[in-house]
Order: sequence, then structure tokens, then C-alpha cells
Amino acid sequence: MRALLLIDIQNDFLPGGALAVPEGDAIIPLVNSIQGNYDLVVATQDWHPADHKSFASQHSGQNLFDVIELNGLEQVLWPDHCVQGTAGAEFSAELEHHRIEAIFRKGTDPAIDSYSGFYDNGHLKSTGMADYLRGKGITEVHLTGLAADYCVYFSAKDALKEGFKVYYLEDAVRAISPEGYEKAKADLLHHGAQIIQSHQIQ
Ligand code: VGL
Ligand code: ZN
Repeated sequence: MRALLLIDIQNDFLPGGALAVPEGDAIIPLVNSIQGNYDLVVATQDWHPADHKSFASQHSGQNLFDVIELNGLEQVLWPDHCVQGTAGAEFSAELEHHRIEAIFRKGTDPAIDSYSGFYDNGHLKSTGMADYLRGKGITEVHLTGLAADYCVYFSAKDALKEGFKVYYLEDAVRAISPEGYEKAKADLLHHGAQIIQSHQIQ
């Protein structure tokens, strides 16, 4: 059984959003067109409190995209984004959502960021997604969404660690930075993920 994961396809990561991923909107028609090929469709949602420590606004004297140390972990300081209950945190209105069986929210603890849909960045707490997928008989996960070099990448890494067969759908992701994207793909390939195009899915 295989699942399609829709990672953070939220307004703040789309053009015009607070942390817009270049061409992020280009993936949506593709993501919609492939959902019917899967046994299960699951989404993740970045869902931060307004005082989240990943926001540059919470650190006086720091600039956007500075990298600091936060409780022993490297932390990029992002613009305020995906604040719980705001329009920016909503899924894109263009995204087909009637097939989504479960939504895993992440980044809710103000003290720690959570790029992966499975665990926070310190691997301290699980969202329950791995057990949920296993409970549904899923052995293979296909990843789509935003951003290819952050939340899709870290979700794919954790999916590999959890023992799933992992497919990263190259045409159904977009990255924040081209360098980060190349590094992410090389690392995933090295750890056993497959990188494919969505038309290769039957
Ligand atoms: C993401 C940065 C901060 C993502 C989320 O969804 O890739 N990136 N929060
Ligand atoms: Zn975030």
C-alpha cells in the first residue's frame, strides 16, 4: 500500500505568502492530478503559535534568515509564517482536499521547529504520522509539496529512517534555494530514496 504525502501546501509558502517558495503554486495541478493513484492521501500543516522561536521577530538584533543556535540546534530565523488560525496557514484553495484522510500539524511547540512531518527537529516528539501510516498498511510513501529543501526533505529523511520505501516526486516539489535543493536530493539518493517524475506513477 502506498501513501501520497502533501507537505505544507499552505498559502504562506505560495507566491504572495509570508515565506513564498518560488513557483510553489506550479505543483498544485500536478498534485491534484495524481491523488487518485494512491491508497491514502495525507497532508502536513505547518502550524505555529504567534511567538514561535523560529521567527526572526522573536529575537531582537537578529535579521531574517540569520542562523542561530536554539536549545542546541541550528535554527534559521524565518519571517512570521503559518501562524495558527491565519489565512497564511490555510491550505491553498486550489488544492483538492476531499481525499485527504488525515492532517498532521507540526511546529506547534514555540521552543522548537519542526521541518519533518514525523518529528520535531530535535527528534524529541513524534506527530504520530509514522504509526498512523503503518496502521493503514502503508509501506511506501511518495512526497510532494513545499519546501523541497526543508519540510519535504526532512520528511523524506524521517520516512527512510522509519523504514518506508521513499519516493520524492521531483516535479511536484519546489525549493527555497537551488543549492539546498541539490544537496537535499543528493542526500536522499545516498540514503536510498528514489527520485522520480509524477508521470512515472501508475
Ligand atoms: C518550512 C521553513 C519553515 C517548510 C516550514 O514547510 O519547508 N520551511 N517552516
Ligand atoms: Zn515553519
